[in-house]
Amino acid sequence: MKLKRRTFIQLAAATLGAFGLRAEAKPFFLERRRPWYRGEVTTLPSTCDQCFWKCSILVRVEGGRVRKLEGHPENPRTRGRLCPRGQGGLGQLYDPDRLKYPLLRTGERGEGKFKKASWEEALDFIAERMLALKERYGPETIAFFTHGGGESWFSEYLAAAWGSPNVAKPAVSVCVAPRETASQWTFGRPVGGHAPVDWTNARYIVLIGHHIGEDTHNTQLQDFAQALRRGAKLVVVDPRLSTAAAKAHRWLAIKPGTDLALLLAWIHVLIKEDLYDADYVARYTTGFEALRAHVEPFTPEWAAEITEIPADTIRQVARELGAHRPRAVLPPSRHTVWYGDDTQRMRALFILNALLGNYGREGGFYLAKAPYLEKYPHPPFPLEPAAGGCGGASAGKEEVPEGFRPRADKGKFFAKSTAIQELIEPMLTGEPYPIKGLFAYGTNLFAAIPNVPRTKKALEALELFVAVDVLPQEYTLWADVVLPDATYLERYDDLIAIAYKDPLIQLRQPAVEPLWEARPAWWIARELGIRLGLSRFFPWKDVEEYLEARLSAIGQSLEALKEKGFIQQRGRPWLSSWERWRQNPFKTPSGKIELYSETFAEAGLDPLPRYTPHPEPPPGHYRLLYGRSPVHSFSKTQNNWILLEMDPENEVWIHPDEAERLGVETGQYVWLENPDGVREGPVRVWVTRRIRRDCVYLVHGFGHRAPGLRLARGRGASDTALQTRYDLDPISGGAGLRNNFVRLVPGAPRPQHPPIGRLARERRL
Ligand code: MGD
Ligand code: SF4
Repeated sequence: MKLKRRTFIQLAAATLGAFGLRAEAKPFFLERRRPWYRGEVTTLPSTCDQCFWKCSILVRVEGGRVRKLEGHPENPRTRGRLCPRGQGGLGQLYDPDRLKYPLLRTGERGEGKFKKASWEEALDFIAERMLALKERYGPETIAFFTHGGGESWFSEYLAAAWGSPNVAKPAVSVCVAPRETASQWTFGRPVGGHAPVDWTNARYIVLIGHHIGEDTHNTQLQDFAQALRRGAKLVVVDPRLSTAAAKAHRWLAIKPGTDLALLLAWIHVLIKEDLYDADYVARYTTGFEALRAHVEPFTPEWAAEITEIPADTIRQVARELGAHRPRAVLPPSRHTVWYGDDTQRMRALFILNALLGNYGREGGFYLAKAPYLEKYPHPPFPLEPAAGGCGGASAGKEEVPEGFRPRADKGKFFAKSTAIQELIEPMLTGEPYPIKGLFAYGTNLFAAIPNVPRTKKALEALELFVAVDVLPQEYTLWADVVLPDATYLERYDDLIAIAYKDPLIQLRQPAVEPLWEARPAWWIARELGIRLGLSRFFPWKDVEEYLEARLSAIGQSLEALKEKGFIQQRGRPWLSSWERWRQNPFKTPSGKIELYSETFAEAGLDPLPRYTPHPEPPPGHYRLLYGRSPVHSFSKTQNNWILLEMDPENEVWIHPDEAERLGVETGQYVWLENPDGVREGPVRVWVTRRIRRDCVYLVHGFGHRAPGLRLARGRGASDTALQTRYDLDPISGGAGLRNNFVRLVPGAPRPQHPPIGRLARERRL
């Protein structure tokens, strides 16, 4: 039976047992068993890289092998617990399918024919090609696509030293771009990696398409569970009865694509019935009167027609929000690229929070602070490093090449050079100038970027394509050079800065030597930099010297950090503490929370959010919705035997009325086909009342096709393959993915996979 049907995550009661085991508390079954080790166990702290949440871990090593991963009990964001993916990290480290040596392509792109090469040979080849391309087209002809723990050595170091502004991350324009842009232009602050919601003190929580419990982030899930335990009311707005919706007091099964209408109606009721926090609004916001006039027509009756949620329910939830303020909160989700008007939807969400007076207040949003850190004192780079968020990479010191300028000056809004899906176009067309080289680090191009056929064509047109990965994922078959990265348990990365209530600096350090001929990202970047004539930017001889220099600049030492694993500094989470210091947290042009945005108006954008309808599914088709599994991260964990055993394939969810009409049943395999003729699968059907009739649902990350992924290949369907279209958000550059539609085609064969239990046993330590 699959995980989701097993109440694996018992939010209210069992974060201890199901979600993670406390490091110091041994369950009885472990107490009674023979010890799993014979030799001496050494323990060292490090940081998980199974997802971007960056939990602090304790790595138990015995006999030169990592035996166990546990949550660091003293780290306030980990609290001795890990999620299943964190505990299953060994499955990546000891995966026999890992990339083992540098490879040089000998066949056609995509054919998968390579020869083994030495590191010298591979790095010399890359450097020679990069320098030749620079000579012909300039440094900007090389793009860098990056994600994951080691990415900063390329995105923020090598690319900046080399001088290319074309650094893009799927985690921006195929994920957080709308949320971050909206937050910046409403509050003048980023949301950042750890969504600063004060869950535990909230009394009324409204989740909009935010599937906590399936999209699993350790601290967030622990805090959310605690909020529910303390009696917080939960409303979930989702076309699907998600795990969170199953715990909710109200599930609002909204018509997909209409959330902005619902948000506008809630704003309408709060204002119309004087339920908003008038003092907070007067003191901290601008543009209230314009907002009041704007939302006048957006009554619950108007929204009910659009959203298919009854007007009375809309009104009732708005009243409950008002009654619980400021401890009523609508947390922003992370993956916010839905329909192409996503910055405006997120603006509406933030405006609603501001009306509740919860920003900078307990039970609402805390003001996250990044830790104080110094950069390594290298000579100034020709370009500013790429921004972690969106819209910043092009605001460099040198002129950004024409055509990649942001829409407004200085990276204000969307810069093409930061939107990964937009950077595919110049590879194909040469416009506004050619991109002839691509360096992809930890970015699964065929799972992360919509319109895979276009990506494949673009890769075919490149003169140099380098892939740095740990697995032979399908996109690596297109590369000229494939480089095997060390995993996070085998390498140092740069210092990890975490904005939190009290900010943290964390260390990732190697627990064991890299297996086979894998090499750590910092080493690859430095060796390549030296070959590219950039030695002056890499004066450190190894990463320990680099880290020591950064730490000593803030009065800390690498030795101490290696012992403890993290450093905690003091934050300033509440508005009251900022006021005590006579400081203003709102870095907007007006210095206030901008309900109405003058900047948007000047740029010809809607200064207040406006609802526009989205395309309906063509006859016989369903809107394709997608989400996460609690034991998988994107497309990177499906070959991990520990995690795959728990969740071996994705299923297509469909409503029973539609299943009956189509004559399909639970357990049967079907193809999914989109209007562009792309066919995916076979994928298992799950007939369930937990989804509306007008949409179907898939977990993202499955549907691997690479022959080298012996466990993952051929399991389930890829949502990305079916997303041949996207709607560009003109403000953030986000790629809205949810205007894609599919039909179910019965008659697909049941795939024959080797029994997963046997495969798992073969791989056990
Ligand atoms: P993954 O798909 O997990 O993440 O997109 P990606 O950043 O591409 O692929 C990560 C790659 O890194 C894999 O190839 C894996 O083998 C490799 N890898 C794992 N560990 C290491 C390592 O230590 N070193 C190196 N060098 N490589 C490593 C994620 C992106 O996708 C994001 S953040 C979001 S939110 C979007 N989600 C999403 C979606 O839900 N649906 C669709 N259709 N598209 C999406 N695209 C976005
Ligand atoms: Fe690792 Fe899970 Fe924490 Fe992500 S949430 S860093 S996968 S333990």
